[in-house]
Amino acid sequence: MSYVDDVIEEVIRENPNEPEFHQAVREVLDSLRPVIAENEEKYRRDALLERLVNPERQIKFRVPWIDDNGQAHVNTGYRVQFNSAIGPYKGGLRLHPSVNLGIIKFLGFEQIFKNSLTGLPIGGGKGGSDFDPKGKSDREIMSFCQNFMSELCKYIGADTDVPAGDIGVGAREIGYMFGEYKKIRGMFAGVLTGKGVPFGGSLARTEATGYGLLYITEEMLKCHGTSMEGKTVVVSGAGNVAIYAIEKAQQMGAKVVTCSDSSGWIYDPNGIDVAVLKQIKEVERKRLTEYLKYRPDAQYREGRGVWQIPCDVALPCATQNELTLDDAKQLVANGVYAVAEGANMPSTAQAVDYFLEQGILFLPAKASNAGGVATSALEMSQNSERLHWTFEEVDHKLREIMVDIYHNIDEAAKQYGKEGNYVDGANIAGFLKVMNAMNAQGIV
Ligand code: NDP
Ligand code: 2IT
Repeated sequence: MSYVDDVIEEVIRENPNEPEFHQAVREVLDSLRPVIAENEEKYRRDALLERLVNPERQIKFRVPWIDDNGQAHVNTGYRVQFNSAIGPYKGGLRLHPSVNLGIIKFLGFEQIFKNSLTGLPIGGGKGGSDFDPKGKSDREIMSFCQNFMSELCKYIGADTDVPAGDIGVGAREIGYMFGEYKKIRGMFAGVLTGKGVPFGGSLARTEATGYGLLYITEEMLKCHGTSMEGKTVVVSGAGNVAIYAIEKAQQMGAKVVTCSDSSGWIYDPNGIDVAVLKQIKEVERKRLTEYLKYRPDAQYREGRGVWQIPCDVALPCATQNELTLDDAKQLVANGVYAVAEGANMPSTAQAVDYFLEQGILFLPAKASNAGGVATSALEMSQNSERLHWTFEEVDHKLREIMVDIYHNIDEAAKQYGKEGNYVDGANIAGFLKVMNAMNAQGIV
């Protein structure tokens, strides 16, 4: 068997019950076959791929916290420090009841290549907890965040590991965690990104993932002779990534007709009102059903279903494996032209294969949602030089980074005979830099 096949088999054998991690590893290693084939014996001798698929360190800890009735609870916290070849571990923290070690490992593994694609010096990591923030009071969220950080603080630092937000973690949670870190360590350090602007946060970090998704999508469309202007867009999710993807798509002249949360979805044929969405999700922290109070002509349906709405561009921005093969077939039958992933691994492997077979322009998450972590790295730079850049400066750099990512993945795909396959292009381009760094640093 080839070296790649040996390692895929070993990952499945040694990490049972982690299907999302298997999925992420299989996709990346499949793309890397032509790169590995160039020097297979050396890489096998150096155990290069074994070192790539095994996290440098994984931390699992108990998080006790007390609810408003005085009842104590215990959740599990995780931080997976996956790869530090090109910089300190960097990646978000997810708070969602579905979190387990396999989910954090898939996210941490993806983060290695995404962070490499940004061109900035950041390694890959991810963390989180199975804590469910839904329905919790502000005080309960604070209690959880403080207890989570009182343990996590032993393992992170501005030059070692810099967490940020992800599902269930936004500015409020980062603020509570930052406060606890500062109190315990007695240090005002850039140890988290996505901080509030008054205490070291970067302007445009809130918008960065969604805006970045549209900057790279626009560049891809431009290189294919078209643009977002006048396009009909279907978005899933109604969180940080979805909201700012909708906002930027509209600024580019597109019409976004859907959004969703885990209870149901909105179809607003006149275009989603992003100010209303912000009010419901960022201010009131309520469910999408509220949208109809402001926009009575829109429709709300329970469950999932955004992918059945005809569109030119589809932007999945909620969670992993939310877009299945059946959804992909429906989108293609309805004439979709481009799909760009805002969430991490939102399309199943079968859906991705179908899009590629059908010649749909498809941007994989590790390229298309890299704007968030790229801007986190810009926040780290600002913290290091103790300066603050303007919104325009950060936004301009973000746009340049996303345009560069598009051209890098396009070039890598061409170089390895896979023109137009941005999945292979992103995996290869992200890997090459990490591989060169790992090779230069010896077997560590
Ligand atoms: P948020 O918590 O702000 O929003 C998540 C949205 O997705 C909510 O609308 C949520 O609905 C929905 N959602 C979450 N889980 C599920 C589920 N199991 N089924 C259906 N809907 C679900 O998170 P973000 O917007 O930050 O993250 C969205 C995606 O983007 C994730 O995959 C994340 O990893 C990725 N990402 C985030 C970045 C960032 O900077 N924040 C950067 C790069 C990627 P509900 O509220 O009902 O749960
Ligand atoms: O998936 C991701 O890239 C993020 N959640 C953002 C990570 C970060 O460090 O900003």
